[in-house]
Amino acid sequence: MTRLKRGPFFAALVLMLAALLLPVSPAASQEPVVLTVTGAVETPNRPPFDAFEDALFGIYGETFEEAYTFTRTDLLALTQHEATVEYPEWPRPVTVRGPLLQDVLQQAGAEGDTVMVQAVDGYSPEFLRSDVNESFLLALEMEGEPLPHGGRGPLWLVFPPGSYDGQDDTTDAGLSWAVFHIKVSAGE
Ligand SMILES: Nc1nc2c(c(=O)[nH]1)N[C@H]1C(S)=C(S)[C@@H](COP(=O)(O)O)O[C@H]1N2
Ligand SMILES: [Mo]
Repeated sequence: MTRLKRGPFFAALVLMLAALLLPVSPAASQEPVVLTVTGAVETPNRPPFDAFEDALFGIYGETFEEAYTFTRTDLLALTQHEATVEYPEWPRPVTVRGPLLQDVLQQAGAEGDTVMVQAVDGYSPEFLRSDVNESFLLALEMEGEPLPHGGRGPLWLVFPPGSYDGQDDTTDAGLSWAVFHIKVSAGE
């Protein structure tokens, strides 16, 4: 039997290949949740409301049994869409990028007919699920920059004027910024 002699070069090569196979971001699972979909959620991926851990939900009286969470990476894994939107009171048109609200709802297994999009300051406009079309973006970026906390981040619900019947399209009312929570409910 001939025995293969493998020298230090081979060992170095094996190490380099192994390093390439390691995940780029070993702490991906350490990323914080940026969005939680609660309520009529078919495929929950976290336990029910906990009064201690879910402090901000508690402040708004938003308790839940079923919920599905997204990290930024989870949201970026959905198909990203871009739109340039302007409202009369804005200083300029803005180009935003992120997943569609309807794709986020689908990923969460959201079943309800109403969709409430709640921000950290408590602002919580409600939409009919049937009004949520492909012009509703859950923006992660504006002009190519991630939306910051303290600004309109981490998530900004953006849709252009005239997106659904009855929208008051003279203002950007309903374009919830600093979103952390989406609640889907059956019925009104
Ligand atoms: N988080 C959050 N988003 C919000 C609001 C708000 O108070 N909080 N106001 C809404 C309304 S009514 C309008 S007209 C626009 C612009 O309000 P702003 O000037 O307070 O941003 O943002 C919308 N999105
Ligand atoms: Mo407003």
